[in-house]
Amino acid sequence: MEANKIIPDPAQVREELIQKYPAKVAKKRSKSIVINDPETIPEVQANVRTVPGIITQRGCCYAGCKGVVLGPTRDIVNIVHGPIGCSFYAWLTRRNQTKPESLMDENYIPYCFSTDMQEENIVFGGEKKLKIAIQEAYDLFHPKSIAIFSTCPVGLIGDDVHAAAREMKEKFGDCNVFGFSCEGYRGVSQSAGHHIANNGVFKHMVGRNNEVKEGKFKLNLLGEYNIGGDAFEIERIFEKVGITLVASFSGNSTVGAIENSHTADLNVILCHRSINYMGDMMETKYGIPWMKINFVGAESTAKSLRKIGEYFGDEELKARIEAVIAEEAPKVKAVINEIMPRTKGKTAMLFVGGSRAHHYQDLFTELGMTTVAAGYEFAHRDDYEGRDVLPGIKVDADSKNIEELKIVADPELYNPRKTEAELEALKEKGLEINGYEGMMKQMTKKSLVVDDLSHYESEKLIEIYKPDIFCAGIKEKYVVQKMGIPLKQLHSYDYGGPYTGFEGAINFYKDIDRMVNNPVWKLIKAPWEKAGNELAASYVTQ
Ligand code: CFM
Repeated sequence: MEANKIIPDPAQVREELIQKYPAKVAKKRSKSIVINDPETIPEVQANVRTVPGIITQRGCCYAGCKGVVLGPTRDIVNIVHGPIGCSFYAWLTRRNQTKPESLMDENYIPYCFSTDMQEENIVFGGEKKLKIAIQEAYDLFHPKSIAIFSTCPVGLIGDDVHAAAREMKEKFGDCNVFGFSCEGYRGVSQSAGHHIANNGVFKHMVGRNNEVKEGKFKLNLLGEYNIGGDAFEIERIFEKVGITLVASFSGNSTVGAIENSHTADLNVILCHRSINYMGDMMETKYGIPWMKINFVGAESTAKSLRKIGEYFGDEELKARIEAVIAEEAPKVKAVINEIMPRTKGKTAMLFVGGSRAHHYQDLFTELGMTTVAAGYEFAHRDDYEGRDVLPGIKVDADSKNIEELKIVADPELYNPRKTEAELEALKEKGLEINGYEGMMKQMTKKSLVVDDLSHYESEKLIEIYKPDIFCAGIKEKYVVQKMGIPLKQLHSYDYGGPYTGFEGAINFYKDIDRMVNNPVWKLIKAPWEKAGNELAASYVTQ
């Protein structure tokens, strides 16, 4: 684990990764494994079906809809229509935190609501049971909103969750009930579920409360889910600089805030993958521009705050932002100075979701570490290559499955927050409005980019590169650690966090220092260190 190790030739690595695959699989996988060049970004195959049996890191559509986008809003009752397992495994597993204003405030996140479908419901239909469940939830809690999530069997037997929702909404009169056709099999990954969730939240929630709240600089934070308290740190910074957060989609959020979100003057997007649809739809209907920001990494946080200051164009706000950066940055720098001698030159690999494999590279860069290989589980080409490639992306049968809402400007509420000329002027100042460069632009030349990494490929990558740290999730954690490489969970943060903003960066540096410099890894013999054992991913025998 010495610093400044030699990085292997990526072309050779690529060959080795696909060598053992059958010809057809090798052909398909080779399009998803590319050698990066930030100047002329190569095309990467993404958002296509996983090769069966290859052991993917991906999750399902229902996970993306219920777990990711809707799950973190605390005062919605989220009823899962399906067998109990779908609920059990979606219950509190994402570490999205929330802070009700008082103990009397609604918070349904700790609960697990399920229709617990049985064989009888599969054979004779489950709508009756669903309506009973909705009624029960209403009688017990009188929530503002109830959302229903369809699991695979619901789609197969054809229960109409939308009709059930409409009927119950009408019956109650004071509770917004709506459903999602987010069956696990829709789309190729949880990414489909994000899109379906965006559509539903936009149709059924956004725009229901027109009250314009106080605040000079009002924005929504999109694609921040408060894992490990990330949103709390961003809220702290916003408050310090005088930015009013109207709604967060959806970390530490409430139904009321989302219903009011169209009154904000800017949308900033952290996780582009899960919520870029919402940014576009809100712009078309209400005239709110969106901007990609990143609050992961101290430098990125400072840069993002400056972008927001530039957008609002207010000198006082800009001055406050500078003052806050000047106050927070030295604390961050002090920790970097202390830790950097122990982390500089070390290498990292990140294979996570649809945005963190990009954002967390900033934190490693701040520690003097290099990301030698990275990839997303379920992102699309634009998350890798930048949004410029959007018009060229082929729409396949799987993406056609997901509804594209036809949005038009609202006859009363459409109000362009900036004129065309103002937007142009901002762009000239270097402010990227409605744009996202993607991960590859930021990665070094000859780093390896792999989409939907398979289990075999991850073992191979570790054998070849022997990185100092591997970032992924719980499914990979112990397999990787048994190979003598520490694994940082970038989904749940291994019980740590927050990692956003200035304080989050400090937390991250310290956690990474503890992991990459822990002597315990030297005590573990990795497979390639055992005498006489030919180096090979453990389960490939030929
Ligand atoms: Fe966005 Fe996320 Fe991610 Fe994601 Fe996720 Fe997540 Fe993730 Mo796990 S919304 S794409 S579907 S940043 S749950 S909070 S960590 S895979 S990289």
